[in-house]
Amino acid sequence: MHRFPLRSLVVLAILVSVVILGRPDNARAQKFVANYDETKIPAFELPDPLKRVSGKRVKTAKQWTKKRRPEVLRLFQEHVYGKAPGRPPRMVFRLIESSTEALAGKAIRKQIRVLFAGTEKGPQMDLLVYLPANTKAAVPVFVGLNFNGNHAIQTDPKIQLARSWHRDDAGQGYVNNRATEKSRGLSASRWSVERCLAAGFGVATIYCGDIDPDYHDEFQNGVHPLFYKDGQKAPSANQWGTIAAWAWGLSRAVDYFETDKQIDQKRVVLLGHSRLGKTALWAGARDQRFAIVISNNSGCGGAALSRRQFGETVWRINNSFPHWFCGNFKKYDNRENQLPVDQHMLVALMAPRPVYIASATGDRWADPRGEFLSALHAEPVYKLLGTEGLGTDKMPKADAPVHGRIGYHLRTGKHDVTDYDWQQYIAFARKHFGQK
Ligand code: GTR
Repeated sequence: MHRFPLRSLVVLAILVSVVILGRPDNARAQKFVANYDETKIPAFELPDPLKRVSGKRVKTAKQWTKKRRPEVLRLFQEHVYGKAPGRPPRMVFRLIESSTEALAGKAIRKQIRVLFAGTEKGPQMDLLVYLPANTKAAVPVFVGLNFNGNHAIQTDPKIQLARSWHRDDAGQGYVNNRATEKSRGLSASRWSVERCLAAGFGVATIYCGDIDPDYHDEFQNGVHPLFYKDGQKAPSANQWGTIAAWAWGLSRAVDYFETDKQIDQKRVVLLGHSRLGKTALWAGARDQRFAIVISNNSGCGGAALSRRQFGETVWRINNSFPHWFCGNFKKYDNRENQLPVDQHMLVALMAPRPVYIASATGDRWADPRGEFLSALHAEPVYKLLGTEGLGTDKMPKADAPVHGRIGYHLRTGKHDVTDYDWQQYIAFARKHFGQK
C-alpha cells in the first residue's frame, strides 16, 4: 500500500486526464508531440534553389526564369500541392449586387457570382469587392480568401450570407452547416477594410468553402468533380488537393479583375492567413498576375521550412488535414529530408515580385524562425534577378518589421491577422507600388 502514496496517484490522475482531455482532433495524431526546442532540430541541408535537378548551377536571371523556375514550380506541383486545371472555358461572371454608397458612403460595393461551368447548377463562388468611393482611375486591390464567409468580414447587412458548407458552430452562428445572420461581421477584426479604402486600396474576398469545403470528403464536393475525366472519382496522387483548389479559385478572381475597369490588374496584392496563407503562397507561385504576395502566419506547408520539424510537421499536417495537399506529399511524412524542395523555394517562386512573410510570437506551432529562414534563403534568387532581398540575415526582434523586396515581421501576439499586420502590408504595398 505504502508503495503508492497519494501523491503518485494524483500525478497519475493528472497524466491520464491530460491524455484524454488534451487529445488532438485526429486519433492517428495522438502520439504526436511537437518539438519546440531549437537544440532538438534534426540536422538538415536545404536544397539549393539555384541548383538544377541535373546538378547544373543557375548563373543568370535568364536561366532561372526559363529553366529553374519552371522546374521548381513542377516539383511543388508534383510533390506538395498537386496539379490544377486552367481557366474553365465556360466560366461566367454575374454581377449580383452593387452599390456606390456602401460602408456609410466610404465604398463602392460589388458582389460577383463566378459560375465556373457557366451555369447556376455548377460549382460557383461569390466574390465581394469594396473599392474606395468615387474611384475614377483603376485602383490597386488586396485580395484574399476568408474562413467564415464574405458576410463575416464586415457587419454590412447587404453582403450575401455565404451559402456553402461551414463547420457547425451554433455559438458563432453556423447551424446545420450553413451561415446565419448571427455570423455577420464575425471576422471583421481580421479585415482592415476601412484602413485599406482610406489608403486608396480596394479589398476583395471569397469564402474558401465556396471553392472547396474544408473537410475531407474524398473530393466529391467543391470544384474538383467539374474536372474529372470520364470514370474518375478522385484526384490522382499528383493532382490538386484543397489548397491547390483554393489557389485556383484566387486565379479566377484575377480573371474577373481583368474585366473590371475600376481595378488595376497590375496592382493586385494577394494576402492569406494560416491555411489560407499557405494557399496565398501557392497561388502567387502559380500565377504571376499577383503583383505582391503576403503570407500571414502560414506555417507548415506555407512559409515554414519543413526540414526543421518545429511545431507542426509534414506527418502531423497530412494526418490532421488529409485533403489539403496532394497524395504524393504523404510520401514525405517523417521523411522531410527526402523532399526535393523546401519552402524557401516556394518563397523564391515569387521573385522578383515583392513578397512578405509574417509571423507571431505566440504562434510557435507555425515556427516563426522557420518562416524567417524561408524568407532569408529565398534571397539568392531575388539577388540573381537584380533586386534587393530581405536586407538582413538576423531575425528581427518582435514588432520591428523589415521591408526589403522581401518583407518580414514578427508581431507580438497570437496566431491571427490584426490591424497591426494590415498597417505593415499597406505600407509595404505602397512602397513597392511607388505610392507616397
Ligand atoms: C491549424 C493547422 C495549421 C494552420 C491553422 C489555420 O490547425 O495545423 O497548419 O493552417 O490550422 O489554418 O488556422
